[in-house]
Amino acid sequence: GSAATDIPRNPAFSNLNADDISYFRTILGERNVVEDEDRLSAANVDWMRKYQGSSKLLLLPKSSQEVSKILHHCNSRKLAVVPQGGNTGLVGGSVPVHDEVIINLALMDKIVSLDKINGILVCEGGCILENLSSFLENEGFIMPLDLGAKGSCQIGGNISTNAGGLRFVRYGSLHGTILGLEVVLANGTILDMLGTLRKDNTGYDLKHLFIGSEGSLGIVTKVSILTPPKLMSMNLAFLACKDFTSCQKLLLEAKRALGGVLSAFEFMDSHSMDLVLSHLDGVRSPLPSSLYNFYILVETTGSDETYDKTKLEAFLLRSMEEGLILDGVVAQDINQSSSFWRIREGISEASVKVGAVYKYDLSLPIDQFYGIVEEMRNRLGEAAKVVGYGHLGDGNLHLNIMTTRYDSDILAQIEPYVYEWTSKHKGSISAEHGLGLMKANKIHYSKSPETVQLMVDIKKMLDPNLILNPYKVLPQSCFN
Ligand code: FAD
Ligand code: 2HG
Ligand code: ZN
Repeated sequence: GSAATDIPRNPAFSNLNADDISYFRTILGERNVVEDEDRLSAANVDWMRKYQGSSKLLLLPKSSQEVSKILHHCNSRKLAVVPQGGNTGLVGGSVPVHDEVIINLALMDKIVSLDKINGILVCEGGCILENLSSFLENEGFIMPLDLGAKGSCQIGGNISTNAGGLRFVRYGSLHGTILGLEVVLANGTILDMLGTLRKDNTGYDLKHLFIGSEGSLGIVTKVSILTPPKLMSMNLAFLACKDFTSCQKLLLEAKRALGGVLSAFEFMDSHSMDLVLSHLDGVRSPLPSSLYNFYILVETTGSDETYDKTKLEAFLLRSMEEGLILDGVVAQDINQSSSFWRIREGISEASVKVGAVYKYDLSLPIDQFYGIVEEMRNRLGEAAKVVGYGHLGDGNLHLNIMTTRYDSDILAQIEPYVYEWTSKHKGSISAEHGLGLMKANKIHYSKSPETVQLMVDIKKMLDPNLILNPYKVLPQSCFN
C-alpha cells in the first residue's frame, strides 16, 4: 500500500458487535454474512492495490428487501457501510477506509424484463456488464456502454460512477440511457423510480442524483436502461498519426465523414502502446509501433455493410492523402478487431504492472488535451513513465504516471500541479471515474463553493448519519 489515508475514523460510528452479526445472519442466512479472512482481504483492497481498508464484514443480500433491512439496521446502529460492485473503480471509492461494512450485490444478478420492441432492459444492480451484453446480443440489442472492466464491473457500479467508456461518443451518458432506478436509501426506504418510459416530466427527475453519486446517497438495486439495437456491420481501423494536431483534425474529419456510423474514436500515444507491448503477454502491434507517435482506433457501426465500408474507406483514403494518417490497417475479422481492442483496453492492466500508478482522468478542451502529458513528462524526467490515452471523441484524457513504487516526492511533483492546470484550462478533474477517496478533497478544482455546499446539504438530508460510503466524494471538512 501507499496511498494510505490519514483520514481519522469518524468517532460517531459504532463498532460492529456480535449482536449485529447475528442479526445479519437472521436476515441474510449464514452463508451470505462473510467473515472469512481471504474473502475479506480481497474486498478490502482496490483493483490497483493502492487503497486498503480493514473491514471485518462483507454482506451479500439477495433482494432489495434484504438491502433495506441491512441499511435500516446500520443506520439505527450508526454502522458505516461501503457499497461495492465489481471493485474495479479507480479512485478508491469501492473499498472501506476503516472498518465499514461492505455490501455487495453480486447475488442480485437477475434480469427482470426486456421490452423487445423498445429495447428497454430492467435488471438487478448486481448484474455484470458483460453478462448483460451477452444476454442482449442474443436478443438483438447491445448495452449502450462498454468498458475494459466489463467482465467484473456491475451495472450498479457503472451507474454509481456514471461510467463513460468506449461507446460514449455514440450512445452518450448514462444520464441519457438510464430510464429508471430502484434505490435503497440510508434509512432503508426502498425508493421506486423504476420507470421504463422515454418521457416523464412529472416533478424533479431524482434518479439523476444517484447516477454518479458513488454510493454516497443510496444503493442502486434495480435499473431500467434503454439499449440500442445491435447493428450487424462493424468496422475497426487502427491508425497512426505523426502528431497530436493530426489526431485532432482526424476527429473532426471522422465526425464529418462518418457521421451517424462513428461508434468509437479512441486515442493512445506511443508510450501507452509501448507499455502494453512490454507488459501484456501475446499482444502485438498491428503496425510497426516504434515508428509513430500517436495511434487512433476508429470504429463504425451501421446497418449496411457495403455503404459503411465505402464510407470508411473514402475517409481513410482522404485522410492519408491529406497526411493526417501515416499508416493504418482495417481489421479483417472479429479476431483481428478484438486484438486491436485488446491493446487499447489493456493499458490500465499494463499500468498496474509497473509497480505504482498515479491515475488522472481529465476532461479537457481538445486544443489543450495533450499539453499536460508533455508537461508532466518534462517535469518528471527519468523519474517516471508518463502515458496519455483516452476517449478523444469525448475530450477525456487518461494521464497515467508510473513509478516502481509509491513515493511522496513524486506525488508532490504531480499534485496539485495537474489539478491546478486542469482547473486553469476549465477542464474537469474527473471525467468519468468519479472522486472516490482519491479526489474527495479536490472537488473545488471543478465545482464552485455554492455547488459543493448544496451537495453537502443533499447528502445530510438523505443520509443524516453519514453512514453511506463515508470519507468519499465530498471533503470530510464539510461535515465537521
Ligand atoms: P466498484 O468499483 O465496486 O464501485 C465503484 C463506486 O460505486 C464505489 O463508490 C461504490 O461504493 C459504488 N457502488 C458500486 N455498486 C453500487 C451500487 N449497487 N449502489 C451504489 N453504489 C455502488 N470507467 C469508465 O468510466 N470508463 C472506462 O472506460 C473504464 N474502463 C475501466 C477499465 C478497467 C480495466 C478498470 C479496472 C476500470 C475501468 N473504469 C472505467 C472504472 C470504472 O469506474 C469501473 O470499471 C466501473 O464503472 C465500476 O463498476 P464496479 O461494479 O466495479 O464498481
Ligand atoms: C480506460 O478508458 C479506463 O481505459 C481506465 O477508463 C483508464 O486506467 C485508466 O486510467
Ligand atoms: Zn476511460
